[in-house]
Amino acid sequence: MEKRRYYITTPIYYPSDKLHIGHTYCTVATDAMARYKRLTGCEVMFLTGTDEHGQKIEDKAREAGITPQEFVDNIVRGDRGILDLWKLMNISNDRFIRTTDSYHVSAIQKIFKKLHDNGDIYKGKYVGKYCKPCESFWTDSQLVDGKCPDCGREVQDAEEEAYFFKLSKYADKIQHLLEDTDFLEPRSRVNEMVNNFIKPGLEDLCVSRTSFTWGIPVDFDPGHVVYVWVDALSNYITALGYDNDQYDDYDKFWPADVHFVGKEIVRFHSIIWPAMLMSLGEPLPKKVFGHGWLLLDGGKMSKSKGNVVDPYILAEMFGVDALRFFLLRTFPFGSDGNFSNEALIQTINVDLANDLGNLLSRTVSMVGKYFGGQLPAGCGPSEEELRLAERCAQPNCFGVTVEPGDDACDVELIALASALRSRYEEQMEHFAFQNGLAEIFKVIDRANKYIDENAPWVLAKDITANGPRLAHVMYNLLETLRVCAILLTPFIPTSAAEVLRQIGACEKCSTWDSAAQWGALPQTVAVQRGENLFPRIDTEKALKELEAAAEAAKKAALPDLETEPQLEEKVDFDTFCKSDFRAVKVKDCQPVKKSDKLLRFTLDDGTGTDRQILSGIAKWYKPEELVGKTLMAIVNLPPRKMMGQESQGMLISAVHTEKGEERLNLLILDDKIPAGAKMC
Ligand code: ME8
Repeated sequence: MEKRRYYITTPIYYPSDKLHIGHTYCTVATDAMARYKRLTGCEVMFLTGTDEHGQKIEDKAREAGITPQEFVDNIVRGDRGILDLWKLMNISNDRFIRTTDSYHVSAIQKIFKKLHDNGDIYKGKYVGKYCKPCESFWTDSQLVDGKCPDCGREVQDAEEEAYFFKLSKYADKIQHLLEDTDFLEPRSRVNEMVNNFIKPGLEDLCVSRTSFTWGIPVDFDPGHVVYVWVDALSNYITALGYDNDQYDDYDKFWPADVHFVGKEIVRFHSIIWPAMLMSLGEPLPKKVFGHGWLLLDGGKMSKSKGNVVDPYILAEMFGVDALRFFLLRTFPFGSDGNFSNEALIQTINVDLANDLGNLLSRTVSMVGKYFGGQLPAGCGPSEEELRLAERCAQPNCFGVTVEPGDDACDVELIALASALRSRYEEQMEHFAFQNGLAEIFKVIDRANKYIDENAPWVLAKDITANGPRLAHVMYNLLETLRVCAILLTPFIPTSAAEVLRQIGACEKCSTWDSAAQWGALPQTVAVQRGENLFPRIDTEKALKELEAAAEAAKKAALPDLETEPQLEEKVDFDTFCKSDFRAVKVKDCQPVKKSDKLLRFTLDDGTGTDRQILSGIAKWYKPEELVGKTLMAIVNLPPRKMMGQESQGMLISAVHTEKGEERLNLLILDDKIPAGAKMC
């Protein structure tokens, strides 16, 4: 039978800066969904990539003194760049598109021409507002307090010859798509789009620029580059081979099942993108899901605000799976959530270390201790338990009412674990990752309680009498772990595989189908003790380490070397000549009492009378290393008192900043220069 197909995408990221935890959040969610769909038997196409054109990148490259291509290559492929990050985070994308890839570039030119040739793109003059950081055009009515409605920053006036896309023509169709279908989720975003953008009147969209060059040239009108969003949105089809020969999967995977996008770019995906596709005569994606933001101290993370969280630091400190898990367990996908290190550590300690980690280590070690690592045959489910499990595994089974009795807790655990897959599936199909995980952890909690209720250590005191019961209890725990581990695979792939390995689950009993089959684990399976999967974290120590790591990373990100900008204001020559610079020889140099900054110099300035200068350079020089040196001083400044002592001039030094720290070097002259020589 042919496999069901599933095409899922993340936004393609701007490589204008390194990515932060907010970007990682969306990619991890997409990865979990892609892995879930593969687990359920679909043939998945998971696409991610980078959106590399636009003025912001051109400006940044210029600042860095390199070409835009070099700039983006560095952030995409460089050390700890985007590709490295996705590898670290165990992202299982099937394809990675860069909008500078040549096949994409030529496909965009063809797409632009098609839109033009079918009359949906025309030439006009753009007058409006432009938000440079967001690369977005706005009309006056869309601004909020005169600022960009997305990021709240200043916008610029913009006027230039430009091509326009007839977005207005598609207003009714888009409104119908949004209001009358489930194209856009969560539903709350529909009102936002319709009320803010469609009802006030959808205006035609400016889709080319002439004021910068880092973009895809409009091939039939040199000087114009394609608006970065037209270029970016089309990635979802060019990456499948639309209008190019690089790939050949368009018919197989388009239309996409879902585009995951952050809430601020829902507008582009739910209005502009469908209109472009309608104009091209191509099918629309089945769904756009606008997820919420990870906030830091209540605000959106962004490099320019300096409040970003580095996923590398977190993953290296707590482990990739723990970080992936935290992101999807803690925040409802459709809403905003506040990131904090404390919440991260707490989630790891409670869910992973205490609940899952403990259940695994207690179960495996008890099977080891009481049964030498292998349960006896006959410890599996009874006929009655199998009937119960089968009934509960049906979709929408919400458990059974348990009659009190000896094995009431068996029935409850088996019912809950058998119903888990269908409950989990219901949540996952709606991208409710947090709820899907909550279902799993209900079962894990129940299993931990089951251990306490059955007190295996008491049963083990009389193994002859209680052996079969003890073995059955252990089997039920292994089965619960198996079902949970299978369903955790999309979230914590490495750790879930390790749980399955430790409980001895074979390939056949690690599948999606087997997650709904209570009793699939062979009864005499051999468990394998392994490392503690999620060690408990010492919160206080970890918080301190995180602070230190963030500080070090901040420092490392500072420019290597910075000098002060040159003064614009001009000095006339005569004024300059009034400054008397002289060579001076250091006869003596002493620290100044009660000052950790000042050194007191006794200098030969060639006049025959010693000159005293105080200089705040103790941080950089030891007094004794300067004695005998020839320095440069300005000698006609009015004397001034410092720490009660007179300073008759100023020593000249060079100042710059290195990795955020101020550095100072005295101007040390050649010894051949006599004291008193005038500098001119
Ligand atoms: O928007 N929390 O790229 P981008 C959650 N190139 N998600 C966040 C976030 C946060 N704090 N910060 C950013 C672009 N994101 C375009 C996309 S698609 C054809 C072109 C999400 O690198 C953001 O919402 O600025 C967006 O979905 C994604 O990261 C990429 O952002």
